[in-house]
Amino acid sequence: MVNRLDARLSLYHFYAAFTALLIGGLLGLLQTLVRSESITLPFKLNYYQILTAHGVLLALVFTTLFIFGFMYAGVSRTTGELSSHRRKSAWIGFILMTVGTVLGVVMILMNKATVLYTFYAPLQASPLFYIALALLIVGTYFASYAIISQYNGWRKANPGQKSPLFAFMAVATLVLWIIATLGVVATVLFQFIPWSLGFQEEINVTLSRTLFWYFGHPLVYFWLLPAYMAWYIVVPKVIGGKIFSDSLARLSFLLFILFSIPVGFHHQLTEPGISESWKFLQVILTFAVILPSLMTAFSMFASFEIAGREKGYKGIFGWFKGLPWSDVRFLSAFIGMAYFIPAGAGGIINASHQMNQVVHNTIWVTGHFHITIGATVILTFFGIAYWLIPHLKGRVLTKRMNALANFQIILWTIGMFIMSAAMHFSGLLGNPRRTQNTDYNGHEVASQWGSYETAMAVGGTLLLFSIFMFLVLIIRLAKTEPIGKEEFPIGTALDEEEKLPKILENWKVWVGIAFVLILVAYTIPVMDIIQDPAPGSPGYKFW
Ligand code: HAS
Ligand code: CU
Repeated sequence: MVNRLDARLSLYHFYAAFTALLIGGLLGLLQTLVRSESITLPFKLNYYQILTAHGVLLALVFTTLFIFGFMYAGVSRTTGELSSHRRKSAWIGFILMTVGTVLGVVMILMNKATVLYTFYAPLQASPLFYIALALLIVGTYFASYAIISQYNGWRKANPGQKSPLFAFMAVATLVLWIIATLGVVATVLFQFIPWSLGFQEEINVTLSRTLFWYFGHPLVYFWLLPAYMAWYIVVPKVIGGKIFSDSLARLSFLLFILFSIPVGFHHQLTEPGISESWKFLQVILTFAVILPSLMTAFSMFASFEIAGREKGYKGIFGWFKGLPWSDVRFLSAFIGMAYFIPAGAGGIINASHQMNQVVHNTIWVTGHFHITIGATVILTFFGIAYWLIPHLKGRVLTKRMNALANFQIILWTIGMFIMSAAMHFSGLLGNPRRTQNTDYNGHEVASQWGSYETAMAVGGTLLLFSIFMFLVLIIRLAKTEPIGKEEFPIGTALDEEEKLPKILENWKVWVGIAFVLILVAYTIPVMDIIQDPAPGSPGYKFW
């Protein structure tokens, strides 16, 4: 069981996260309607303004709040209740994050921060927008402290024992997060805030983008790894199988710490001011970070097979029939995994230097991140919410609710398929991302995009319906479903009893290697950008 006070902490994070999901999702649909020329926006809102709010609310706010809500519950379940000073730190984190979010959204609504979620210079927002972002990040430090210190406390109290896999993975994710945020904190504090306040007239644009992507790429694994936590730990239990290997699971998380940071240049392959050889090195490292995902795919198949064989299914693929297809806790994660096969392949295309020239800045990239974060990750998160909310509220996920939840998941799957397929294909035809007007004043090349834009609006409509349905189901699960004890599934591993190789829990080694790789990949190009900068830029407000 999760302690009552920890449950409350976790639930508040979920409620705030789902509010962000509702508003962010609604704005997403409006974008597709504007691009397909179906509507014009009311209340003097402009396209780029709602695009900014959509990205900030979904990519930055929804994810972060949901992830911490999930981590608190799991850490409390596996290491015991949070001590009171850690819980206090967690609440301070929550308050800072929500205040940051509200301030940021208000600035966007006032049209003073229409800079999109990547806030690329030389677009310049109000200083309050950057301060809001800083609050959000400082909030995550308080939250991370609560979890990391809880894990350390557990290890002190249980010397020589293997830490619970959930807590280990939460800490690995947060270590990755903290190292990653150093880049965005540096650019926000030392570049954006002084520049937007007028203390500095010009900004080094290449430096700001480089520091942003130093953070921006590992950011995507901060979203992905909590989904992997559910795949590794929850799914094997739900399907009646075993975690294939505890050590392999830990190693894959550690490899993410090593390889996910020194790769930010794969977002800047078309940018001037960074030499090709450094881009080449970071592309190679990007291919290295694919490895832990392939390890994860392998482990998932192994867990599926173990479960099927236990139930007596034979033959090469016989075990496939033994999976609990109608159980939303499994189905949601499984569809997420299935989505990740084309999504990962798309990522490899993006990272391939030459092919990036074809897709960069087209809506293909938007398609890529809607099937990674918007399908793989969020489907897994939906699945988690369906058992975790009733668990935290002392209720049960009934058969009827399970069936409705499956319907919601399938609606999402279809909506996302229609929308993201249209994005990928029209991206290959040159359809640009981040652009309101897609008829290019009647230019011939744009004539091929129209039907795809309509498909995106159709997919977006299904997605918004799916969000409405999800929220209705969640409110019922929290308020009106029967009282009972919904399980918090935690799997056991085939090698559960075996000793863990000591090196796997020696954080100094892994963090040390991570920093070496970061220094190798970034020191010289960043020195070049600082010592021999392109002319600095004043701020622009085009909206
Ligand atoms: Fe990405 C752009 C490269 C993964 C998110 N990415 C983005 C952006 C976002 C994003 C938000 O190299 C846009 C940023 C912006 O606004 O400009 N991405 C990659 C690579 C990977 C990758 C190499 N991305 C993600 C994940 C994300 C995410 C995960 C969010 C959660 N991405 C790029 C590049 C760009 C980019 C370039 C810049 C493009 C540009 O030009 O701007 C890899 O991590 C992917 C590895 C994954 C795999 C798949 C493994 C499969 C598994 C499932 C197994 C299935 C099972 C089920 C077991 C190799 C684990 C069985 C099912 C059956 C049906 C049988
Ligand atoms: Cu990336």
